[in-house]
Amino acid sequence: TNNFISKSALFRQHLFSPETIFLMEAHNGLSAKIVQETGFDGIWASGLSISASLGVRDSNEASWTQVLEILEFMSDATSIPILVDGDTGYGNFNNVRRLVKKLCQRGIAAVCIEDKLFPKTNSFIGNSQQLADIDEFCGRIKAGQDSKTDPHFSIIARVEALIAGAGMDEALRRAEAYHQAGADAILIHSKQPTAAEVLEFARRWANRCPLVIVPTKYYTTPTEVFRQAKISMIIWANHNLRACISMMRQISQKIKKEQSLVNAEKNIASVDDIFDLVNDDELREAEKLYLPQK
Ligand code: SPV
Ligand code: MG
Repeated sequence: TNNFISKSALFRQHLFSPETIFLMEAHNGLSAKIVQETGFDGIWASGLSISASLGVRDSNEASWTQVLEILEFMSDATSIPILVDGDTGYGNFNNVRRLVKKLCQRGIAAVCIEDKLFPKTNSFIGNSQQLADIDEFCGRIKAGQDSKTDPHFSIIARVEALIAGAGMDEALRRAEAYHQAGADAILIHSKQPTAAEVLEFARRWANRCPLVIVPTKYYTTPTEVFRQAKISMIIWANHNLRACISMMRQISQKIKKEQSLVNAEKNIASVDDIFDLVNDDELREAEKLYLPQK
């Protein structure tokens, strides 16, 4: 009856459009709202950022249902698509089935799962990244696809071969297997300070399906280079969390030192800004409608 398009369908439009799309990290309802009001096309629900914001490590210390609770707040707070960092899928194919089902129920547009083992290790930590068996990981992808209750929900397979030092041929071999297993897109991850290996991968991949990248370590590469390489999505993966850390430290230190709020006040959001962000006006209107009026 109207031209309503679901978040998951919109995400697929973005994924398969010839344009390069940007996803910005969020880690709770508030940061998700800020990403949306800034005008981003979608949200990256970062595992690293959600874990850190809970004060724990990016090693599956927060349970998957604890993460799911956060995702529900993020989804309720926004109308743009959310791509969830599903880590390794929290176990084997069976855990992925249940994860996908619950993400569909929460209005999540897509999930990304990486070809490593539970409990995962962040890709930028150390050099002992254990890759999953290819066939076993393909089973996780297939099981995820078979269990989605939203037909537009997308599953992105994240290739960690370059992170693990397994080489370009292995990365391509894995990406091809995951593509054949039904992945909607490939996230090729790299921790190099330049984009060389990601660009070589993109060249050899030759658009078999959309590519997603996370240029956290090769951040100096101009975005135009990624556009020309026909990268479908770029994830700015942890920058809202890092901004929070810097600002919270600054303001805590200032208030601690000065024992006064005078100089802090001008550098931070107003209390009214908080009310606006959570749409307090709507509650005032609803009260007129539903509370007994004197
Ligand atoms: C995340 O944001 O949690 C990611 C990206 O998975 S990275 O930390 O680069 O592995
Ligand atoms: Mg992660």
